[in-house]
Amino acid sequence: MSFEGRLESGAIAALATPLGQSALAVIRTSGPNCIEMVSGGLKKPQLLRSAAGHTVVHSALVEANGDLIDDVLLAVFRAPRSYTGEDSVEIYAHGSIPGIDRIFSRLFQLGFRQALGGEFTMRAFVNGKLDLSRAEAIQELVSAQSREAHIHALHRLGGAVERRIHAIRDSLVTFMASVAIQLDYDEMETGEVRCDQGQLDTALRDIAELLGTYEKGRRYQFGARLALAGKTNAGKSSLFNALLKEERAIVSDVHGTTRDYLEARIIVRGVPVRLYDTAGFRTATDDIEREGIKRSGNIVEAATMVVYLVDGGKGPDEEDLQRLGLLKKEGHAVVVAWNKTDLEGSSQAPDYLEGFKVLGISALQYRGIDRLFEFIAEHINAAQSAGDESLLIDSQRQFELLERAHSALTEAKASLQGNVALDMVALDIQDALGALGEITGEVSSEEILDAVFSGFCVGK
Ligand SMILES: Nc1nc2c(ncn2[C@@H]2O[C@H](COP(=O)(O)OP(=O)(O)OP(=O)(O)O)[C@@H](O)[C@H]2O)c(=O)[nH]1
Ligand SMILES: [Mg+2]
Repeated sequence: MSFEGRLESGAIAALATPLGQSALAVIRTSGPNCIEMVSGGLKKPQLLRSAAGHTVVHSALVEANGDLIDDVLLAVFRAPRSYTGEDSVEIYAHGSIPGIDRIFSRLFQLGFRQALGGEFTMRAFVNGKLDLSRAEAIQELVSAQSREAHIHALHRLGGAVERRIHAIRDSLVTFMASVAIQLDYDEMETGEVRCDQGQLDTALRDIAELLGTYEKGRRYQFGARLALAGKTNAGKSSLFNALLKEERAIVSDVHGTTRDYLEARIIVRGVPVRLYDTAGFRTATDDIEREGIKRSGNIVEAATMVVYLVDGGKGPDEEDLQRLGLLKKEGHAVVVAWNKTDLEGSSQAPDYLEGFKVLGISALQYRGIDRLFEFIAEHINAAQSAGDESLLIDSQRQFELLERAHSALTEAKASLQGNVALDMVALDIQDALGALGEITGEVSSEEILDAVFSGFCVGK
């Protein structure tokens, strides 16, 4: 849905809770005339009309002919003290699907229209209740997949990104002022450029620091991908089951048991992880297996980390070493699991293989699994303590804007050192300031807002 609809005024309504059978359903309404409009559907309209903001009213919601629709509670918010900054009423109804249907029909009769995705938050932004980074944090908060993602999103919702961006912008504005003075000065007499670069360096460092948090932020939000790889019969499916503590994958001594990859979700120290069991590497015997091996290759390719299983009873062969060498060359994070250490003839696991750490395990007897798990946890960067309130960004939009600001400032710095005309430096700084302004929404266009709010679901 495009931005245009979202910018229309008028009274809007949307279900804020999931549609389904539940104890309560919350319907959010907002608009300049919203309180009067909802009152029109109540048995005792005067109650709502005269209610003060931040109070709750109890009434029957009725059809135009007086028939009862539901017995509801109504929370009243008067402008500007509401989420959207407009008059707003939240209706707490019984969570019945036909009941919710009837309430919406009635609200539409009363002049409301269905809100578009993100429309409430969009109005909050337009009315100055929150900046764009906080608006994004709302979406990040409700879609958080782990405790850490939730904590970090809350931190951003509290304005952490906004404050950091403002601090960077302040350094730049100070620097810009010194450039402007120098520009005036240069008109009178030419000479060497003299601007204090300290502020510029601080801004560059702070932006680089924020950029560096993106990958971690993303990982907390969307999770890491952990792929189990190795030759057929190495014990991938057995390890998959051991990590899940459940007999999910079929295990057998037939080579090529797993023909397609399997996926499951686990949480590793607060980070949601998608765990993949893959089809073992070997020369495929038919088209289906060939396709399975190909898909598994793609999974390994995209993984945050690979656990490469070696059958410790046999030790690694030439093919294993080749595959590990390739993973190394491509820069993958890999840990080698030397499996089947319970077997009598199992050879001793070396410390390293092709430069990768080797850990001895027995998937069958659940030995060494906890140590492997710890190793994985450290590597997918989950070592961070749960209560850490440091700022992480996880919006791609913010990341790209920070990159733009960083490269503009890098240009500016190079120009300063190369004694390029100061007005070029000023242009680069303006560009960086523009990018930073887009993060908070101080500089915005319909296109920007559309990109931010189109990702929201209805009711937010
Ligand atoms: N002794 C012993 N046997 C194991 C261990 N792990 C797996 N196995 C056995 O090795 C055989 C192959 O195990 P799977 O887990 O199916 O191996 P896979 O790597 O998934 O094999 P494919 O799906 O064919 O690629 C089975 O008979 C398992 O019981 C282990 O730690 N010790
Ligand atoms: Mg298998």
